[in-house]
Amino acid sequence: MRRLSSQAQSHFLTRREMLQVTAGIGMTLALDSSHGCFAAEPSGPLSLDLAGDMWTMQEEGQPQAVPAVVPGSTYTDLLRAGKIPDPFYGENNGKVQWAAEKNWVFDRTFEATEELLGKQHVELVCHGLDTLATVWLNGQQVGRADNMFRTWTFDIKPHLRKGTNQLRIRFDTLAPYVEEQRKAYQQRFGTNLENPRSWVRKGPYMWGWDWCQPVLTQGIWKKIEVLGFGSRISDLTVLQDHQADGSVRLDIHTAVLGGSGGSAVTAQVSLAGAVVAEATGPVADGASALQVLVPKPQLWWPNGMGDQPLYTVTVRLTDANGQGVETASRRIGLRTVEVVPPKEGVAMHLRVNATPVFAKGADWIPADNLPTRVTPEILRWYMTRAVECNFNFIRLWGGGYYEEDELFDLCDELGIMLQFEFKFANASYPDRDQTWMANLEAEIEEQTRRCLNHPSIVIWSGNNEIEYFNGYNHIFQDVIAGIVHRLLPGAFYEVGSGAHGSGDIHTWGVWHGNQPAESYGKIDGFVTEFGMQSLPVPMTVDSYTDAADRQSVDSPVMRYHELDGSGHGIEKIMRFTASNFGQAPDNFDDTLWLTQLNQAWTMRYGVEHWRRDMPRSMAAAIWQYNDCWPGATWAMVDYYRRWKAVLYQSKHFFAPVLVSGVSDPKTGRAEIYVTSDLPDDAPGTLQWCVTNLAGDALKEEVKQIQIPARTSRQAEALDLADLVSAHGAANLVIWPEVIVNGLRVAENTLFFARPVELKLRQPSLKVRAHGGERQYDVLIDTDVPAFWVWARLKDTDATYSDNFLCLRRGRTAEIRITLDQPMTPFDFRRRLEVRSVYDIAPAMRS
Ligand code: BMA
Repeated sequence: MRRLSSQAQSHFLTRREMLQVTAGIGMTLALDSSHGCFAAEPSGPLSLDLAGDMWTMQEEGQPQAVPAVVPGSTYTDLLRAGKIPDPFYGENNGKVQWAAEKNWVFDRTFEATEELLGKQHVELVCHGLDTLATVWLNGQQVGRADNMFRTWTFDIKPHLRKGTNQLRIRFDTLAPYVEEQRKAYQQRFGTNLENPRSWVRKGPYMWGWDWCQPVLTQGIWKKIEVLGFGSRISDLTVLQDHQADGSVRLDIHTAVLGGSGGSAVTAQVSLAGAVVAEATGPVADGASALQVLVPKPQLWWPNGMGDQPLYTVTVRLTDANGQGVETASRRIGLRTVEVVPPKEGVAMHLRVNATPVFAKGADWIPADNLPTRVTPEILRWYMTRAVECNFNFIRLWGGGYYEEDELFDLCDELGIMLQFEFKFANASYPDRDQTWMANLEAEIEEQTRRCLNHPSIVIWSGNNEIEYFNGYNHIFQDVIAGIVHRLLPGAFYEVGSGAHGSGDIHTWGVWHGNQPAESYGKIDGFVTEFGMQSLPVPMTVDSYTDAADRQSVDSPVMRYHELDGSGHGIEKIMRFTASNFGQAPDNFDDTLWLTQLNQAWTMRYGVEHWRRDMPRSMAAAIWQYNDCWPGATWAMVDYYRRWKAVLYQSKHFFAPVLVSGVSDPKTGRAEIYVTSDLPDDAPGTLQWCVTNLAGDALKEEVKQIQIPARTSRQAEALDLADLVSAHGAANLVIWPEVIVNGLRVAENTLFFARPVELKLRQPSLKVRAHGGERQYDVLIDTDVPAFWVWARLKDTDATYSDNFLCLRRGRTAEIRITLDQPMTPFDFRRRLEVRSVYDIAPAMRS
């Protein structure tokens, strides 16, 4: 396919430029991946990319237009034009809702060359129209769209003319359409579906959720191009079948659009550039089906279990004269995945390459209320940090939008297993409306075809938390399941997540049920949702508040950025924080930090329980990983990608080896468990020390242990009744650690009490800093036990290798701080602050 950038019509691209730009062009269906590349073939398809800033946008019927950038949306263009305030600041969101109540028109022109007009087929391919759109070319209506999640292809050849062409796309406000649909359905079937999300195929969270305000975007939110071709590749899927002898058979299906008499396809499978298999065959009835065998496959493994070798399957379409028309490619990972249903004593669990794996990670929501602002770099940041924090699993929650190919590619590369959830959440749907159902089927078909080659996708899930309604089974058990099983035989599909009859568990007894963290101890299974809210870091709160709003965490603006369904989420955060860490300090910023310690404590309690509980529990995914705007939510990292305490702690509670325990202050008994997700058995040393809060070592032991692979074992049972009666349960700390091959692979703290009951001594933290420019190493020592010690640079964004550490005398904590901009050692010391829970939790001071 050759591509013409509409930005610079007159400038014909050099071959190198063309290859660069072709890397990303879309086919109408599946092949739209940064790794789905197309090589230029002289007689191949011609693409004219219409993205960029050649567009204008105006409210329908209003004279004034503003510049528009595609991909984008009404809100991104109005913001750029200064027509609306930042919806993320203060209570501005309420001031921008008017935009969603209007119809908006996007216009631009483009030049059509003789060559384009000479093509047998000329289509306008819109990879993402949000949502209710009507399209005109040169004043002629060429089509309509009503699903944000589908690619819309319109035949424009009849209306195309040489030279300048006028393209117009109008996006309608949703409410009239929703009302019309709702009424018609009620009249026909007597069922009244009032929820607008039931009617419009658009990201459910855009109507607002219990962690964000509504932002109902409209616009061209994905690439848009004019495609001229005689024939072209419209789809490429590769199914793998693992043979008993270890080889893997690949079934390579290529779909071809347009005239293909005498055409053929050659498929090549390569790894790191080396071809491992090849086949050629004819195209018949618009398709080619080839089979190849990979004799010695290199298997794809989740993070922590092995590598992620990715093979490239490249197909080349040639015409009857053997001339190359187009080349397309996909990256695949060779692996088997099985989801084993729960049975006595063993939870539902994943088996990758026949090896059980404990799924650890979090739930992903859209990374912005304005999706087109989420760049591949931002996705790479999140997924790379996830691996850094020992995640091997992320659930793509059903209330967002289908993520970009880049996210799936990243998870393939990084070994992050994905639960792919179709975009239905907490609503009922009009299954008896045939038009609506046909729209749904096309969406599911397209999204499944687009994503089915990604080795990272291990679970397909129909929806999020939808309770039973008439039509539920039809939609989620019949239609969606049917499409997934037809396109990907053998894949694991569950009807829904966390509700009606699904395998995975959402446990909300703590936050929504006001139970203490300890109640997680009574739950086991494949847990894909549990959470605790906290407030963001001070710099983030500063970004959406005035000083007056920061007099109290309960100020109207602070409340506006907290949306728990209870309507009093801030009180709830403070009540939970008080129950574990005592009354919050008067200082605003310190209160923010204390709520984060509470979130970290609560999440750690749950994760450690479920990991110790393996195999009765085989997953712990925290609600939620990220935020789509700045506010008080369950997120582990905030909208500006500033880490909260829980994300630092996840590095440790998700580490391949975990040492943790349970304790009973009444009996003085403490059990220490070693949990390993390591692929192999390992000999190690368990050493523990019991100190009081003055740091005096009261008892300690070192013992050799065996650490079986992928197992959780009680490694030690301590009877500390004597120390408890001598020193008091709340005055004791157990410091267990595990050494493997001379390396400390795990360490932890275990108390006989909640943090609030600890009566801490004031630690005198000795801080040394080495380094310069953009990197400093901070070494921290203490004289008495210091808990949840963290370093930060005031009013400066930086990356911290770790934070919120528990420290005891004789052990030095080391935190590497990497800066975005160089800083002098003087400035570094001036901005550096190292504190512990003692500084922010007055109730914990002795
Ligand atoms: C579950 C999730 C989300 C919600 C979260 C917190 O329901 O599926 O819908 O944000 O709980 O309430």
